[in-house]
Amino acid sequence: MSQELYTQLAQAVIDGDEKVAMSLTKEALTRGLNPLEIIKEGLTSGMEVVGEKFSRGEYFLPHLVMAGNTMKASLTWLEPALKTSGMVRETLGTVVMGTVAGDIHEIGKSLVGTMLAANGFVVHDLGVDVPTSKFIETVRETGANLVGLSALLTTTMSVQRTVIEELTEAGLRDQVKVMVGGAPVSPQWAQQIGADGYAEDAAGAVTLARRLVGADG
Ligand code: B1M
Repeated sequence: MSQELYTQLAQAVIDGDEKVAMSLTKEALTRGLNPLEIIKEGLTSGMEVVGEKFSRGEYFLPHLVMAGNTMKASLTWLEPALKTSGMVRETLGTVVMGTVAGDIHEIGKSLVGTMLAANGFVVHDLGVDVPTSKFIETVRETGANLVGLSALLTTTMSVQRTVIEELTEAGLRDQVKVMVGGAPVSPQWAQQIGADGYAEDAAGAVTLARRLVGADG
């Protein structure tokens, strides 16, 4: 039953149909389905198809925009549920996060931020296309102990390395743990650029962040 709903939700993302996606999302929540599962099995799997169609030249930029808007619209319904799903009430750490310079992909980064906030982290989300200097400045201002860098393009992944280098130059590298993520990013890449960890998705980002701040003992 729920699989059928997820398939319809994925299709609404593929079609860029906000209205249908929002109504299916509301239905899924009413049925008591897990918000993270709705995101993974419905919305994200639709996005994967959109990405594949774009790669094959069947979809163009407007399709990406419509799919993005559709997913964002559904997430406005899911985020309150995600926010109350966290079990942790004490503050585990302060995270400065954003999508690196030159990259405007927003959805995955925001999802990671929401999940971290729901799980006990104070999150300073700097948005997208964030200048490297802004990460440095905000770490200094907030005394953050974590930095989260999202990159969705092979052409912007290298900016994650630049941010790490500039944190070192600013004398802040020892104060923070750096986590990286995004579709083209891998554990190998994280290691290569001297990041402290990589997470594949928003739930994985919470596990990683907890480990990096020593919350799990
Ligand atoms: Co673009 N885009 N896009 N896009 N887009 C991709 C990434 C692409 C893979 C599509 C494809 O070709 N198959 C491709 C990149 C190819 C490459 O570099 N290898 C691509 C391209 C080429 C482009 C443009 C260059 C297109 C153009 O202009 N010709 C352009 C670039 C603009 C720019 O940034 N300068 C562009 C633009 C856009 C839109 C703006 C139109 C739109 C985004 C809308 C928005 O964000 N408001 C868009 C979209 C929607 C996509 C796809 C289809 C979906 C991305 C998405 O939101 N996924 C994407 C294809 C794909 O990924 N399958 C594609 C859903 C989201 C929940 O997942 O973002 O992966 P994701 O985040 C996940 C994980 O990656 C992880 O957790 C998240 C939650 O599970 N994660 C982290 C992410 N950040 C993390 C940080 C962490 C930890 C985990 O720690 C800090």
